[in-house]
Amino acid sequence: MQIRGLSVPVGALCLAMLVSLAGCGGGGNGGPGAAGPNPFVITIATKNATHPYFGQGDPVGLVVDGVQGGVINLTIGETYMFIVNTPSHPVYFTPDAVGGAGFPGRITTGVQNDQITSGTITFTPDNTLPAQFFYQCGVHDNMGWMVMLSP
Ligand SMILES: [Cu+2]
Repeated sequence: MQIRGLSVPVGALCLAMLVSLAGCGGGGNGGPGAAGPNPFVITIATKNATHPYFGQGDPVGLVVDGVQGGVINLTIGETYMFIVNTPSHPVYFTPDAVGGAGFPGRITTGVQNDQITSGTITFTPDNTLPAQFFYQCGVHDNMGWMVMLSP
């Protein structure tokens, strides 16, 4: 691979990206990289008008990599990490557009360590999942937003 006149092995480049950007997209063995950043960082903030659920459900919303209610783009078969720091708002995945009390519709396929407010969720979505679903809080309504899953 040629970069600025330097010949760099792809593996070394990937390692460098891990250090500088914290992301190789999980696309090991020369496969395609992830559609989005990896890991994702999920935090909370009082909703403003940029959140898709502003004025609906809980006044606090989930924030993805600094974007209120940001869309999470994933690719089937890739492994993703979600670094969660959402005190009092346990994060999970669901086809339910609202989420809220009792973790309705909780997706468990390929998911490890969800329902947390601090720590890391690991998720390897497979082709049994819908093309669109949601990340939400399992206590309050309408805190998260959409996950788009690509083949
Ligand atoms: Cu919540």
